[in-house]
Amino acid sequence: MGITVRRPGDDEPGVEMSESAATKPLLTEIDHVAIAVPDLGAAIDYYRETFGAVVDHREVVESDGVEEALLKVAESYVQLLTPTRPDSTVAKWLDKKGGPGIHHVGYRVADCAEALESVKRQGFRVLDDQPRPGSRGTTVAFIHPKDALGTLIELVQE
Ligand code: V0V
Ligand code: CO
Repeated sequence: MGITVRRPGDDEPGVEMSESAATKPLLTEIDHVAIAVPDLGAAIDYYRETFGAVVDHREVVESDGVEEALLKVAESYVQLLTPTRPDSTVAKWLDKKGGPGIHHVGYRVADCAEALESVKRQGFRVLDDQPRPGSRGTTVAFIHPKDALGTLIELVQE
């Protein structure tokens, strides 16, 4: 028996549902787009002056060596990110790139452990073997950019 994939607009009920990611979307919303910057204050000023965006939350995440400012856009965030120490992966990224830019995309998932297991089961490299604390009380796990179309992906459970 093959797997039945329901397409948008299909009226017929899915005859067979599998547990694969193909029939059960794991990503529910975009949680944040992270932009790495060398100067957090200047980046906040830019978003405020240009778009009227205001800071919703600020936090230092010591484990990642970053300080963030979250700007709310509808139900998602822009995460302005700056390194707090020279050995931070974000400091290395900024050095290599030579300036600010999109560092990663955070996708909301209902269950981070389940989503992470699904990614691992499919053989893709992950950077967190287990879900761990993110900012603002979230639970997160990162997927390696080399196994994710060149984009560092963060799975975020609120
Ligand atoms: C590195 N590469 C990237 C990348 N960083 N590609 C796309 N997006 C990125 N952000 C590429 C890089 O160009 C190399 O490709 C290759 O991956 C290996 O990179 P590397 O320079 O040797 O750097 P690594 O391996 O030391 O570190 C890269 C990884 C690291 C992705 C492994 O950044 C990591 O573990 N990230 C997860 C944690 C994190 O990003 N924390 C900060 C945000 P070529 O040149 O070899 O082709 S914390 C956060 O967002 C929180 C807490 C939150 O939202 O709640
Ligand atoms: Co993030």
